[in-house]
Amino acid sequence: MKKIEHIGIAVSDLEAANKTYAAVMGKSHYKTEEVQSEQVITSFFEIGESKVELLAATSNDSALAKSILKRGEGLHHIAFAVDNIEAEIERLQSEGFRLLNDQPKKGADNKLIAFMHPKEANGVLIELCQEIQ
Ligand code: CMX
Repeated sequence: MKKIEHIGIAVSDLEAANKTYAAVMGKSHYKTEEVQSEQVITSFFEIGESKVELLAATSNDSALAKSILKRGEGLHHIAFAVDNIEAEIERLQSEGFRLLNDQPKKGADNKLIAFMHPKEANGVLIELCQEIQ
């Protein structure tokens, strides 16, 4: 694992949250992107070498909508940047961790992503992400 690529924050109203985080961080988000496969709309703020990703659900059936319903808004996941996501999935599985994805899938921001169940890491949903070249 190379660095924290981003921190994902679940929000109910993306437009309102964009304004809040612009005020907190002293700069605007630099992009908005919908990820249909995850049923989310996201916006990204740069912070040093990392990012803050705000996530709002686009469907009530999405994992994110269910998470907000159960847990409310707030910290949703921490994403670690990796060079070789398939090798990291295999390594974690061989260590006995339960991955939510056996194979990487396309996520926001030109990344291949895979998740590890929050129960595997002390209540934190971990995302692996690899830049698509
Ligand atoms: N962080 C920490 N814990 C979480 C969580 C989160 N984001 N989301 C759910 N949980 C907890 C629940 O509170 C619950 O805990 P308790 O059993 O103590 O009540 C437990 O995980 C539920 O686990 P589950 O019954 O196996 O599964 P759920 O149906 O609640 O789904 C999860 C949880 C993580 C498997 C599901 O949200 C998932 O598959 N997430 C990965 C995909 C995703 O989150 N996509 C949206 C973001 C996409 C992006 O970043 O682009």
